[in-house]
Amino acid sequence: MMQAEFPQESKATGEFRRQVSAFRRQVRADGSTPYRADANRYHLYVSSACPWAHRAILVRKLKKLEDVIGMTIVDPIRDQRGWAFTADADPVNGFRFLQEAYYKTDKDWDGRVTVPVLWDKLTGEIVNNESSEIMRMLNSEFDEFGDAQLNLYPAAYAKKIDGLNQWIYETVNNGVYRAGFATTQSAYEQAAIPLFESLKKLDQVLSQQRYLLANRITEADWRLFTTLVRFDPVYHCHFKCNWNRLVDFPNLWAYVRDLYQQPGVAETVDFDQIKRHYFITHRTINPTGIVPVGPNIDFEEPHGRG
Ligand SMILES: N[C@@H](CCC(=O)N[C@@H](CS)C(=O)NCC(=O)O)C(=O)O
Repeated sequence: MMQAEFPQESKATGEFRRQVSAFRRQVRADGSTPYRADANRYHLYVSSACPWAHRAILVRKLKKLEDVIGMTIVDPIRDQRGWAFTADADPVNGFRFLQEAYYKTDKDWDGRVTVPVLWDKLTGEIVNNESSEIMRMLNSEFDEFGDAQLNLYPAAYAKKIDGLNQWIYETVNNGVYRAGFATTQSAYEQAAIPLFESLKKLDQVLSQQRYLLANRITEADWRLFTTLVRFDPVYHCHFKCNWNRLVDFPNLWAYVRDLYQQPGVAETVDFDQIKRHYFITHRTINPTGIVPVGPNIDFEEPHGRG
């Protein structure tokens, strides 16, 4: 069988099985955990290329926490040593590789070093490396310091959002990776087919309403956005998600442009880093490291929704 991009996360059947995030400590505004929310106590290590890290970048921006939680962006291209800091030096710890943060937190760490990471400057360790939880903490625990008016996960909609997140995560957010990192035909098809079934369903839902929860943008939209914005530039070609392009779904394509054009969002999307990361880093999938020139599409085109 072909060598997998991440062998530790590849099953004998050729399926990609994503590792579970290890650090799950919680920041709380009320000090009910050892990690009390505070200005300048926490720092984010992210990649602009990564859809999971993009969730944290977005919520930090939308909640106006840029002066409250620092952020360092790792180099888009990594080798076998993992994420590194060269273009953007690490101002907090002077790390040269993100793996240093993991070893400082757990000296026996032997999993994959992933972004995003929420770092605690006070205790000198990783608080959390699970993007879905980092999103929630930034949304609700830092209201004393950021925009308390914006709530991306209102209690009244929590069940609905959780329900959407579950199937969208499995078939879309993680579905593109399960297709792209599959090393057998059947593992690939088991991911690619449900992915396009979900996109078709989402296109249908979004023909009736502007956002996933009618008229209000929530966490569920931003989680979907970070995958969809990468779809035609990367997943369609690199991960072989090519039954359709995103632009072939009229509602989904306009929906992504609508989200992209929300204030502050475009500046969180770095297509150059996104493309260079995937096409140059994953050499088992793209051995030449050539970065395609396309696609020639315009996220600034008027979306005509709402
Ligand atoms: N469950 C994690 C997944 C994060 C993840 O897998 N990030 C990828 C980047 S897209 C990563 O850091 N991969 C390590 C690598 O490419 O070396 C989360 O959602 O926070």
